[in-house]
Amino acid sequence: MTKKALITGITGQDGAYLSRLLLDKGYEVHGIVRRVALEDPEHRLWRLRPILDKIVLHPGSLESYASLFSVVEKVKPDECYHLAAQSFVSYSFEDEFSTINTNINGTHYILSSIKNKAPECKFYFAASSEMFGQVKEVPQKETTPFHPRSPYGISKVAGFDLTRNYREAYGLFACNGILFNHESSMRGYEFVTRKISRGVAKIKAGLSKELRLGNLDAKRDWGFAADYCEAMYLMLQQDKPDDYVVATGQTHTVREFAELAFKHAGLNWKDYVKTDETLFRPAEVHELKGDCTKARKVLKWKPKVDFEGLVKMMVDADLKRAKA
Ligand code: G4F
Repeated sequence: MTKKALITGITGQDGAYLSRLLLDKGYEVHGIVRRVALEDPEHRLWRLRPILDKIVLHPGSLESYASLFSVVEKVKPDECYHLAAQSFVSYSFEDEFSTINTNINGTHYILSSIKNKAPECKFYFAASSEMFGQVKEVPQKETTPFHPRSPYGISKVAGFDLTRNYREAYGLFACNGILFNHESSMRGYEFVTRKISRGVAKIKAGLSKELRLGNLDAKRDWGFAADYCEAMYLMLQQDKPDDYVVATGQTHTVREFAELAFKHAGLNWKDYVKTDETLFRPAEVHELKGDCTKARKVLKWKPKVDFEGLVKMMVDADLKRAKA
């Protein structure tokens, strides 16, 4: 029988990669999107454009229990991937209340709907390395204590706990994917990697003269989004639900990302990058580096794209777009 997958946050980078992966595996793919997205497909559904006729979209909102409940009741999915969230860390400082309310309630609503209407459905929660925040050890693994440093991080810790509690209290097959930063040419412009790759392309095309960035010393463990979506899928194919760190184990500064991105386009980053104090965060996560030994062992997962490959892939895609 054809398996049904339900994806919240299907319009984002991960939703786009995960949909393609599940379609390739023969799944019937359903997604929950805000009504405004259905009214403005050109702008809001651009990542899904090539597969729009192969997926089923349902209007719904993380803020509405009734809307999530009714989609779960209608679709009765075999697997649910809960990716939707306000996911931009900087913005979470500007609007703590909406980030915390939407992210925590949305996760709670979808878990409760599944428990009531599709208890056999396997559930994936997009937890985050932001939960480690002020890190207690390097590298971070599943047992590393959390110390979130942003409203976004706090909301993800609550989502993690809700997911684990639904597993332990109600027997749901519920997994947390503690994903480290994962990027691609479909990443939103607000995140630093895409801001850099697009900035490089605009400078190269003569459309811009500089690139303003915040903290260049922050270290991140950056991987390729498509690789990470494969790990999400693998978590739900195991015999038992569990929590997994997904990362490359390699860490680089924002400065190193910028340096390599400019170099790949034949430019010197020092001629264009300006530091802008207004882009610094009130509390920063200084060093993320993941230890994904468990995912490698149990899921037989490993990243296929390394840091250099990722930077070049993103810059090449934006250079191509700038020329088009
Ligand atoms: O690209 P970022 O905005 O990603 P961040 O905050 O690490 O969060 C991303 O990864 C998390 C997983 O760890 C996800 F949960 C989350 O949803 C999101 O996908 O910033 C990366 C680093 C930060 O230290 C930031 O301070 O880059 C630094 N940075 C320096 N200049 C900048 C900039 N970040 C942004 N967005 N814009 C800048 O101009």
